Amino acid sequence: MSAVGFADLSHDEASASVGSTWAAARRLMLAFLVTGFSALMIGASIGPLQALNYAGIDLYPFLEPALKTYYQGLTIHGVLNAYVFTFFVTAGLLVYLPAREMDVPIPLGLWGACYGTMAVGTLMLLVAMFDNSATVLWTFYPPLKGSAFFYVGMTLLAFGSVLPLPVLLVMRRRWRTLHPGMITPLVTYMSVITMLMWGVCSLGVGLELLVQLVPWSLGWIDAVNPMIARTLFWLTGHPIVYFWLMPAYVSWYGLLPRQAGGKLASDTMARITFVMLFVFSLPVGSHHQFADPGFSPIWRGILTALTMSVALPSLITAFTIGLSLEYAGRRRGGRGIFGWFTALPWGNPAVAAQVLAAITFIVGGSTGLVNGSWQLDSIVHNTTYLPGHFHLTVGSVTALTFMSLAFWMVPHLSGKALVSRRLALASVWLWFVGISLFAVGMLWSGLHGVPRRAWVSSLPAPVYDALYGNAQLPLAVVGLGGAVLWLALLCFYSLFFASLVFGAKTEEGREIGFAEVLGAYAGSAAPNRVAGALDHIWIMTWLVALATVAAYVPILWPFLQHANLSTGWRVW
Ligand code: HAS
Ligand code: CU
Repeated sequence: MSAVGFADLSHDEASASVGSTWAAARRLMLAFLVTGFSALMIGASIGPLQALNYAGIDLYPFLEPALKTYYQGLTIHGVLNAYVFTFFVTAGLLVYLPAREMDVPIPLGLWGACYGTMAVGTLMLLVAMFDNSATVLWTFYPPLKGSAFFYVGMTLLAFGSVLPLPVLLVMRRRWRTLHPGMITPLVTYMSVITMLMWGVCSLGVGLELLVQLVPWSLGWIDAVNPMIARTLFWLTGHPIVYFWLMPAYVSWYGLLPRQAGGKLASDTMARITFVMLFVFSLPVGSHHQFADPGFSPIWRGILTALTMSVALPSLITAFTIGLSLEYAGRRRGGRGIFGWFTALPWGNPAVAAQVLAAITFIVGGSTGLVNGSWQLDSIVHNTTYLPGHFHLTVGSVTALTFMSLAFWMVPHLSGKALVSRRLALASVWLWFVGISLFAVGMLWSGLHGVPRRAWVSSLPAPVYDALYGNAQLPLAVVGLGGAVLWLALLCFYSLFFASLVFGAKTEEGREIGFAEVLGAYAGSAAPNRVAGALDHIWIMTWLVALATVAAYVPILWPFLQHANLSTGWRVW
């Protein structure tokens, strides 16, 4: 499949082929969406087992031989949810939305190769994880050593996830030749910056995989340096959290204001937010290593300061999206301090999902600031506080926003209506309640010192009670949250698959409602000089690359001096 050069065709031929190209694009987008959500279905349904584990209920012995240990389940859960689900939806979304916004054809061959590479990688990962040959958790830190299938699969998945970048750049170039002198439209701009950030930062884990883990697992080298591996992992591992957040922000800035009945408060602030996320997220990855050896107190202080700066764009987002929602609510007749909030279209599941996601992010983001300060992190590091934090971010902001995308994308892409709006709303509210209970329980028990990633339910009852008796209530809340999340999954997936198979034919939702901008710039593709300056994406990319090298050479240099090599361990 390759994109058609529309200009070379007669009018009738051109419109027929434009139609068929868009039809092919919709099919491929649907494949990205369904594959991503299928991964989440498997990954997330294991989650409640982990919640019940913390509540002292061990279901793993009943699941043999499918799952042998808590750690195998946790690996599948993390890899499928954090990588496979997010990568597939994002690799689809950040190509499809810009293509529709710019109205340019998608290079389908390259986009299809992106899907294919990620699919092969995912299959390899599934084999390695389900045959229990790579129970190395989502961080796959050496010296834990999994089978080569896992690392090769991970390499393919990661490589494929970067391919939307060239696809986007080709489309943007085409648009620019058709619209000389104009500034990149907003949704495309946000998508390009997200993919540039991902393209640059994925070099960290790319190096770790290609130079260390793949050759090691294939037996070409005997040992690797775990500190270098961890540092390269987190070079990518912090920005990856923005690779989960920014696609959600694309929807919040680019679609939600209109879905809520209003307009976006500021195009410029949206662009500034994305640029700040791009610039600040790369040099701070080692804040995940506050507890690792080899970081001087000065570095820990610098990392703390840098981490606070990476929260700024989200604070800007809180105000810009908050204002946009308030405008929408007041336009719909909301009065008083909170009237605008209740006046939002809560009956629309796509809106409800995103607003509830934003509410959870108030706590999710604040707990990030706790982690980001070195002194406070030493209290919560490696406790359940951490999964508490990230279930209010990736498990809520990203998951709920992607669910909101599914609600309009399923009819849009398949031409089949949702079978039940109520079921959609039920899945959203249940997810919100379940993830909030789960996360609050995890944060709370983390403050009691309960460790993360621990198969606590396998301990004899007296030992469990002696160790965690003081955290009984929060741990019970964790278990309850997990049970509610199971119900949410049941509602969501019945709706998702039933709509795809049995949904009534509909032409509704064929158009994508991109948000208009409030104020002077409305309807213009060239908002102002700031936006013009920010359109110089390559200068920015070079600056980010330089800042990353400046941050990481001093961190990696001492590790390179000491050959602390480790052969592999298999502890499962
Ligand atoms: Fe994080 C660990 C710091 C954001 C995910 N993070 C993790 C891990 C994951 C993760 C998965 O500095 C664990 C990794 C592992 O396995 O070890 N994180 C931060 C900081 C932020 C942050 C400073 N994290 C995220 C996001 C994630 C995510 C986003 C996923 C999507 N995180 C850390 C640190 C660690 C860490 C350390 C390592 C700790 C350790 O000990 O290992 C910031 O970006 C957060 C800024 C966000 C805000 C909130 C803004 C609020 C908004 C909502 C507005 C509401 C509206 C609704 C509009 C300041 C935008 C209006 C309605 C009304 C009613 C008002
Ligand atoms: Cu981080």
